[in-house]
Amino acid sequence: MVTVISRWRSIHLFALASLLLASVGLLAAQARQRPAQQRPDPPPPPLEKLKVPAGFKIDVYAEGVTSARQMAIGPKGTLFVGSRAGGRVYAITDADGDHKADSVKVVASGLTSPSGVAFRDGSLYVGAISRVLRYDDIESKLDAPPAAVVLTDALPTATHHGFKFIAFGPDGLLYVPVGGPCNVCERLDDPRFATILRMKPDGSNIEVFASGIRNTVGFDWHPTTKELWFTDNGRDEMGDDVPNDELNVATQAGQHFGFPYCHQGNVPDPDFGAKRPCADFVPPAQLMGPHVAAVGMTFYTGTMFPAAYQNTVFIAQHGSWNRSVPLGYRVMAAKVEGSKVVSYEPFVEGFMQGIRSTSPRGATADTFARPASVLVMPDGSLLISDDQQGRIYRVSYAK
Ligand SMILES: [Ca+2]
Ligand SMILES: [Ca+2]
Repeated sequence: MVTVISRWRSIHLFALASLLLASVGLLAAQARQRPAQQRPDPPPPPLEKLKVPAGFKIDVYAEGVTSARQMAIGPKGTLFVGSRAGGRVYAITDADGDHKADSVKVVASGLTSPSGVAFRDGSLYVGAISRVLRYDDIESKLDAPPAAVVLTDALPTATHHGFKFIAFGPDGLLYVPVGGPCNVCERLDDPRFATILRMKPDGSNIEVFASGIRNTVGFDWHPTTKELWFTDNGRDEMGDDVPNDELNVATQAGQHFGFPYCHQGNVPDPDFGAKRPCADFVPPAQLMGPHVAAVGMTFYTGTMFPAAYQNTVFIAQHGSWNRSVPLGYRVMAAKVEGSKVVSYEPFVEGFMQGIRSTSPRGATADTFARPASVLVMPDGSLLISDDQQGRIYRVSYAK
């Protein structure tokens, strides 16, 4: 009797296991057959959860912009968007002027993390890790984009902190950063690491403009002082609260901002701090919070927002990973007077809904968007790129 029961049990178990295996095989086959482009769109974002100051409104401007990072605008109103994953540069148009995109086109593909974009004299410039590329007369050729002119392909190839944000300065030079290829390291072998470089628009005369910068992926020039302001991401693995990400001001060429020796102006690095004191370096203009991942930034130069926002710095914060309580995932507003910050407050909050999971190295936030960069549109609205779900948000103001 015992034998019969156990035999029946074995048969049942065998049948059950076969059924499971068959199901798994079927699911795998279905997954293989399903083309990637037929994946369902992400659900619409819960815009009602976003907090903006009184009088402001936030909407979705564009979708389907996978891994959207830096944005640049052409004189005909085309929005160009670089991306970190997927290798593409996008061109977005709003032909009917209702402040929602009508068309999202791919104008370059197959590039290595073309996250940085700038526009100048009819040409689109793209920063893709070790290369800077130029696409001439592109705004009239969106359906048949020209081949890239390679301005340089000799920047460091390290992808760790190699993702670019690029912009033209008031001096007409193109500014291109190269992050430190590490959490913290001293790379005396190549003085281009942990710097902001600048070059002529044809890619020649590459020189170091500022050094001691761990990883900047956001900068802009003050509209009246013409000084360069830039974000810098602080190092990890020193705990929840140290060091802060920095907002810095370069008042002249050749300044050193501390990395890897000194963080946030007053915290010597545990490994490299004994080599050079904090007093040797330019301290930040503003501490922005630990691990917030301050990335793209812009001065506000439009006329749509109230006058108090003139020359305010908007800063996209991608959000923490190396912190037990997530921080960031927002757009901040820093009001400045001369080279000083006089206030630093949230401008758009609510992309983070809570905590998804935790590990010994930090909590993963539950988010529906991660701000990557910001851009002032010609009408004075502010665009925010989201590289999590590939959207562009638009913040507008009405009295
Ligand atoms: Ca439209
Ligand atoms: Ca610094």
